Amino acid sequence: MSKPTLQRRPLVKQLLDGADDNLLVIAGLGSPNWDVTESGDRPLNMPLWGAMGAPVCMGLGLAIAQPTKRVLVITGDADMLMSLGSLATVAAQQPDNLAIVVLDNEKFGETGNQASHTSPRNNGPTDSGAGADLALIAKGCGIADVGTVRDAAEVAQLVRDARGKKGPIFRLVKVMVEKLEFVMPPQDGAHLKDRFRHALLGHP
Ligand SMILES: Cc1ncc(C[n+]2csc(CCOP(=O)(O)OP(=O)(O)O)c2C)c(N)n1
Repeated sequence: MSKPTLQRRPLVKQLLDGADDNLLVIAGLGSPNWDVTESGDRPLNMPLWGAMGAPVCMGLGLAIAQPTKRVLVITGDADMLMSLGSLATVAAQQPDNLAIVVLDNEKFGETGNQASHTSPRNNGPTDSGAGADLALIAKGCGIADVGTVRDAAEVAQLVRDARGKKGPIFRLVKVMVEKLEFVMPPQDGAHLKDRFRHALLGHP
């Protein structure tokens, strides 16, 4: 398979374009957090600073608790690899308002671009992974609506699906490795939680 060519920042910007009070966003730690924040910090974003492996579990709980809202989880391949079982729980619960988008750069980007398990096998001495296919894993867990996005021509459909298609949906987006500026949201987790709850419920 050829190297990914999609750039993550403009793609995430498109995913979040025109986000209103109906859209609840959970961003995985590391690069997805910076991507989502560059698109515009907002109270109804819950960007994670730690809690690796938590975004899909959090998104599922939120989707069940807030059935009239759209919940969008945007996270990385290494984060997703830490909580594969959460995909089976999503399939068991079938939340129709949950979309999961995994930005797969085939690396642990935040910690120095070590190859993740989604890197191809035999990709060179320092870059080889297991060729793990997170879309196949999601499918195998029982999520029926699964897809992989590799080309710019597929992004508009990705955005429509992520924002509005009946869930649960899972999209694996193959993105290139890039060195990008950190764009950081507030760092206090309690503050992020309080402002999210306040924007959603009217009280912290
Ligand atoms: C439990 C735990 N283990 C390890 C880390 C260190 N860590 C922070 S970000 C990260 C890699 C994230 O990679 P990925 O989810 O693929 O996102 P990317 O930055 O590559 O887009 C790691 C290993 C952590 N924060 N928590």
